[in-house]
Formats: sequence, C-alpha cells, structure tokens
Amino acid sequence: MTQDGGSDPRRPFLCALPALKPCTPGPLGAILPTMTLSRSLSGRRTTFFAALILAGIGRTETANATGFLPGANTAFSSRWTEGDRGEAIPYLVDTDALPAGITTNQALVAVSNAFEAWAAVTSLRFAFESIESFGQSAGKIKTDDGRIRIQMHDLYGYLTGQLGHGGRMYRFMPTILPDGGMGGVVETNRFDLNVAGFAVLNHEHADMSDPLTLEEVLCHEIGHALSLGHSSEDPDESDVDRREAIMYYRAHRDGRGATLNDWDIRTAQLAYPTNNTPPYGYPRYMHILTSQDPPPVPGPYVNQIVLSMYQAQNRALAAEEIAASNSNGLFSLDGLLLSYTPRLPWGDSEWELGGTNSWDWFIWRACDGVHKSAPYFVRVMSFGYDGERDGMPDSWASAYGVSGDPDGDADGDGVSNFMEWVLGSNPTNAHSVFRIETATDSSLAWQAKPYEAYEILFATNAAGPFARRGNPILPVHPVATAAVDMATSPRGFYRIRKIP
Ligand SMILES: [Ca+2]
Ligand SMILES: [Ca+2]
Ligand SMILES: [Zn+2]
Repeated sequence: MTQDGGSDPRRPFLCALPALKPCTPGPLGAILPTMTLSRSLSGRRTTFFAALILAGIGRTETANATGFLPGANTAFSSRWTEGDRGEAIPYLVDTDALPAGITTNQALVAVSNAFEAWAAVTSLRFAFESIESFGQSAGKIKTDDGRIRIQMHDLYGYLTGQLGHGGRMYRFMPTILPDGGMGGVVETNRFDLNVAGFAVLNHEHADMSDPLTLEEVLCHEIGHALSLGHSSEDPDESDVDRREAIMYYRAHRDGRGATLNDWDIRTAQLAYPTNNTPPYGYPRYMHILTSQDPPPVPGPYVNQIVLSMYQAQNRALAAEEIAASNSNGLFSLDGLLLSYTPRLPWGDSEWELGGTNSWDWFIWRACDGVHKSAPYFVRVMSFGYDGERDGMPDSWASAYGVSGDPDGDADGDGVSNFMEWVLGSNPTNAHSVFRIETATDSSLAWQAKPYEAYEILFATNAAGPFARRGNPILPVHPVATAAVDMATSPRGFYRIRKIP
C-alpha cells in the first residue's frame, strides 16, 4: 500500500513537514444501486467509482430512438474504443455443443464471417483468441476484460425460446460525466464505454443447422454486442430498410448469411465512424518533487508531463480538462503541458504503482474538433522531498551518492544523474541505462521505468526522419517489450522515445 509519511525511515524531516492527507471523497463517492462492480480509482479511502452494469440483465434488445441499446446515463448508448486505436477486440468461442450437423470449423467460419461483416463497414476490428469452455452462460459472465464471448449453444438454459441473445457490459462515471462520455463523444453523441460483449445461441433449434441462418443469427447477436438495438420489433414493419436490416428482431432465414443493409451500416457508423475516428490517449503517472517555500517550479521532467494523444487521421488535437482532485496540490493545464504544484513540502511518500490509489488525480480527454476521446487519468503517485533543489529527491540522490550533482555522470554511461532519476535507472551502474537491450525480427526490449509511456519510432535511414509506429507502450515491468515486424517489412532503424 503506502508508506505513511510519519513512519517512513527515509523521511528526512520527521516533525517539520506536514502530514499528507488522502484525497478527500468530496462529491465523488456516490454509488449507483445498479452497479455490480466498483473500483476505487484514487485516494487512501475510496473516493471515486466507475460503475459497471450488465445491460443484458433485463434481456432487452429494444433500441432507443437512435437505433442503439440504451445506455445508463447517456441519451445515446455505449461503444467500444479499440477501433479508434487501430486495435482488434479479441473474441472467444465456446463450442461445447453445436447445432446438429454443424462442424467446429463451420461454426468458427460463421463466427468469423459475422464479425467481418461489421468490421468491413466500421472502424472495428476483431481477432479470434481461442476456443474456451465458459462454464456458465456467456450472458451471465460479469467481467470487464474487453472480450466478446460467443457461446454456440445454450447448455445452461439461458434462452427462452429465441434463436439467440446478445449484449454487452459497459462502464460509466455518473459523478464525473453525468451525461455520459466514458466511451468518448462521436460528434455530439456521448457514449458509455463497452468492456465486454456476448452472444448465446440456441443450438437445439432446427433452423440453426443451416450454416447461413447460423451466420445471420451470429451477425445479429454480435450487433447487440456492439450496442446496436433492433431496427424494428413490428411484425408488420412496412419500412423496407428496417425490415430487411440484420438487426430486425426476427431472423430472415433466406440464405443472406452475414449481410448488412443500409440501416445496419448507417446506424453502426454513428458509433464507429470509418474514416474519422475519435482521438485517444493513455493513463499517465507523476512523481512529484517538493521543497520548502517556494515549491519547485514545474518544468521539463520536473512536476510536469506532456499529455500525449493520438488520432488515426492526424487532425489537430487539444487536451480538455474534465475534473481534478487538487487535494494535496494544484494541477494546471497549458496546452499539452500538465503541471502540478504541491500545496506543502510533503515528505517522501508513495503509492504502489498499478494500484488504484493516488495522492491526486486529473481527468482529461483529447478533442480533435469533431470528436472527443474517452477520459484518461493522470495520477500523482509519489512525493519526494528535494531540499537541495537539484531536481532529484534527496533520499534517492543521497542513496546513490549523487546529491547536488544533477549534471554529473557518476557511472559514465552518457546519461546525467538527473536524467537517470527521470528515466528510472541507476546512476551508479553503467549497465542500468535507457537503451534497447535486444532486437529480433519480431520484438524489441528496452530498460524502462514502469508505468511510463514510450513511443516506438522507425526510419529506413539512420539519419531519419523517424516516424511513430504502432501505439505507445506502457510497461508494467522494468523491461519493456514491443512487437515489431522486421522480417517482412523494409529493414530500418528503431528508436524508443520516452514521452516526457
Ligand atoms: Ca549516468
Ligand atoms: Ca546508469
Ligand atoms: Zn436481437
């Protein structure tokens, strides 16, 4: 957990420094009665919740006015954001039982065709992960692991006579984003964030033994997993567009297979536009220096980070503040630079990285002038007292014998003592330094500071120009790895850049 400021043996001023206070709950502690899972996102005590609900509980597949399944606190619905980052949503298939006459291979082909029908007309991508026995009905699995579970059977008696059922689970932040937006804002439509999806099929129904009907039903139920509702639930629907949609509430069973019509495509693209996807960012962490009045002035690498954000089409991006706890210090956002000034000269104290607590948090999102990203957290994870004002915490610098010598290079590895602090390496060990350690045709590995953000850059010429390749990597271990393709793509040069 944490080192309490009063008991930390490294803390140099046991009595002179004020005690830290945990982030105060403020107005953020509300819990919705419908939530089934909560996460403390900050503070010593639980101060912040994102709620997760299973939208399939009510078994509704009825669309709201927008053609989507209703969201919790948004007039629109919920969406997946993986496609915005060019990433695939992994899916699992349970083949414990299949419709009569359908082989495992036929089932997997039908599932793949059903996913590909949606991928072809949206920004979404899907990737088969494995065959897996879920052990219970996919529609009852409450998780937020970002996967879609396709259950080819109903051995657990989940269905009530229909050919299948599909849905999704989503996350939302009722206190911070009461109007929705945890899944981003597409034009003016705010979405909650999809975190899991499912489809359950009635393998005992005779119609499901026709491979093309199976494919149609799969495509329909996957549409629900993507948050689409029914185009119509009117048995006498006169609107051809709605009646012929794959999302019509009755299977057509006419050999169409996984074929979308204009209604399906138009509706899906409201959440998953193809050539103008929303921007995206990443969670970030800050390690803050403190000192007696005045506090350190935020600057490059000191109490300041650059909010990095991305978008597939390279529109101009801007950062927008959503909320900040400002409990133990003050955040300020200037363009892409986020600075933090501690209120008081706090002693050394840190939260465990990877946990859900922090000394302060800041929530922001990226805007590209058309869309807005999901919200992202910046968390203050540690305070380090820097009485010498050399840019390094006194306890860290004295432990290595480099106090007061930020510009020196104690181990002669070419990186200054100060930058070794910034990069998370050992200033007295020349082997501990930010560099690529191994490179193969398929992967790179480098020494990293856990939970920092790194960009992969590539050039065909050593002199450059280098361009970003793939998405940033946020390692959780001191050795970071990235998948690359040097076997089939042109040979060239890689660089790793730590985002400031
Ligand atoms: Ca060095
Ligand atoms: Ca070193
Ligand atoms: Zn349906």
